[in-house]
Amino acid sequence: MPGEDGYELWLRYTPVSDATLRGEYRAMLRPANVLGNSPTALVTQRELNYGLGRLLERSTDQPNRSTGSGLIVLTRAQLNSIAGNVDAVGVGETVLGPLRALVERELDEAGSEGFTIQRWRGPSGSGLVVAANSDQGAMYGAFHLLRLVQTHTPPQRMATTTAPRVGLRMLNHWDNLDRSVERGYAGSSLWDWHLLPDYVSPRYTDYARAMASIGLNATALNNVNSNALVLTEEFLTKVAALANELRPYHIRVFVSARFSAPIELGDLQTADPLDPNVRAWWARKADEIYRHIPDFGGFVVMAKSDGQPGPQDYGRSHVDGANLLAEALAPHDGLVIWRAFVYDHEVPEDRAKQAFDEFVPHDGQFGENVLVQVKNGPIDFMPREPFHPLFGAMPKTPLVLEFQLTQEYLGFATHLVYMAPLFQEVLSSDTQARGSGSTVGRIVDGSLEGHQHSAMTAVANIGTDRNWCGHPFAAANWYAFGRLAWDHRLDPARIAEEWLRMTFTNNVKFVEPAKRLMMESRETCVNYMTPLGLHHIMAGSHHYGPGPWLDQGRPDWTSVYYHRADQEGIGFDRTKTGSNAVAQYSPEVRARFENIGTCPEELLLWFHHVPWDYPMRTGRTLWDELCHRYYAGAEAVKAMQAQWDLLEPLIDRARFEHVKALLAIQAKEALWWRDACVLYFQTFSKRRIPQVLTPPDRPLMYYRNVKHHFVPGN
Ligand code: GCV
Repeated sequence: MPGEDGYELWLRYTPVSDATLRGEYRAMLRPANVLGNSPTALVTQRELNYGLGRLLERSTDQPNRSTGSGLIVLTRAQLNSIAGNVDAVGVGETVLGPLRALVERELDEAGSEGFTIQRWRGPSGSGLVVAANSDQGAMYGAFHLLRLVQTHTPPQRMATTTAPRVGLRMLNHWDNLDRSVERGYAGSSLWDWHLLPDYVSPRYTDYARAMASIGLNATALNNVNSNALVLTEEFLTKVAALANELRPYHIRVFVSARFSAPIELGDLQTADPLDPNVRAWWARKADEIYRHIPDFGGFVVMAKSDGQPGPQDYGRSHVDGANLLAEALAPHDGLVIWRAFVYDHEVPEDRAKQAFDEFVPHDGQFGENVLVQVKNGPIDFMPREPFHPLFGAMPKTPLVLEFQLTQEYLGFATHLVYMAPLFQEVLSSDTQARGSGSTVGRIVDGSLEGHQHSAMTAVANIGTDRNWCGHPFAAANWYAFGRLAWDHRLDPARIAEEWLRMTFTNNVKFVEPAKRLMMESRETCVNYMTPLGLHHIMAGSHHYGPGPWLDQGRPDWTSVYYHRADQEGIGFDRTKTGSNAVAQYSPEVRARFENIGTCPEELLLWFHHVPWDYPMRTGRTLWDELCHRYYAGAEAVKAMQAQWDLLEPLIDRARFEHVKALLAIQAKEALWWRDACVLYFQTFSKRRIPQVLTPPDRPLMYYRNVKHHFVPGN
């Protein structure tokens, strides 16, 4: 197997070194017997053989003397049909009877994709059973069991029953057909379109293993800024080859469809959704796709944004557009995921209000197989945003929550930023749509309104880099997203701990400090980039580094549009006296945001234009507080560096050095952000940088003149 280059992600299966614990695991888990021979059962058996083999076998270990079988992985149907068939599972009816009763009870909770892990004991041995209502659930159970062993969970704490809260747990790749990746910072696209379908890289299987191990069950392969070619016969055979690889792992494939494809592929003169020829075209296209990929998931569509064509080009609505595609896919059980990230050709008075204004009037009009995909906040994956006001405002429409794993606005794959606290902040936000407890999580999982479909998605941060995500810690965001899509109530710190133990080591001397470092990293990044609710002040186009002075081009793509700094103060007034975007939230939430005294300070400048001398909770003026936050952010990165250095003896050299070098870049860039922003805002505040802080040693002009060439992902 390869060395510590990050390729194996959290599936390293490092041998359990404690001989007692290893012995206990061996007695319970060896041999591992996965019943059935479906493709999923076979990959589950293979993973268990590989994983447990590496975790539990040492050349000095004695063969397992227990006569009964150790681990049994099966479905409810298999459990009911084996009826004491000792050869099938190695246990007799004395064990099977009680086991069946226990498992039956638990499986009522597990749904179609969940599982239960339970202990069994019999006269001739004892072990664990992983049971589920489907082979898919059994596979997730096996991966979970491997996680429990990898994190050295005591045997008596292994019993569990769990089911995913969200139906579709998905990644969106912004991968282009030429293998460039929009906003990708980890190499080229994984999908080698040129060689597909003839060469199917083994890496696709490892991708599928990683996805399934965290419960992800869908992937959209290509960029939402899509190319119609993906719908041609040539590319459908390539998509089908990928779907074949992912199928045993129950990962459904979606593609991003271009609305104007009927024209661009040369078949029609129009893409008008109400034109009968257009309807017939999409119906034929859907039939063709399903001939290639019988379990095709459906289309992700971005219409009317970033120059993409949409139904509005024909005077039609989002509903007309989405329902056109939904009608074509419905006979095949396909879904349309229609993005609410839209731009108007007119520059709006407040970009934050646009999606709400365009979509809320259509609530209840979308077809049954349409979901509307909404970014976590109303602007664009900023380091911090309030939750998107569409959550809670479209009760009749299933809403997909979209996060961005690729760190477009969080320092690319150069900065260590663990995003689970951001995800959790959004998921636990209370929209108050149906009284308190109406969290974004409950809207997205469908439980608040009883929707049949539910989905959570994230823009992938994966590329051809050997370690998949560029920064050795960036894979933690992929991992955490999967875990929270499975259960949005999981604790980000616990997820970080799992990931660290599996990715690096179980040594608590490493795990505890590294976990603290991860948990603080997002707030640190907010502080050195966009403290107190500032947003969208990055450089233009490539979005690398600070650019608060940006004032040219389409106004809602500039920075000055958002920070609104002037002689009096700074911040976007979104109350009644300004754009009144607060009115898009429910009355309780609106009241809290609208009142400067109750608005969380983290979001102050998002909702208010605040005088420079406004007294903050710390007792400082706003200007002083802003400076302190920027300085605290940059200082915190230095503290991360010092902390990381102390961990050197505890992990492998290659990854230690890689992270160390990236932290040095992060420290440099945090200073860059700090100094550029403080100096720029000082031109408005006309106040001194507080004396306790060392002033920047370069002038503002230096930062304004920084130019970058060939920035990735642009
Ligand atoms: C795929 C941001 C990014 C764009 C991206 C867009 C979107 O604006 O900068 O690159 O386009 O979001 O989510 O559609």
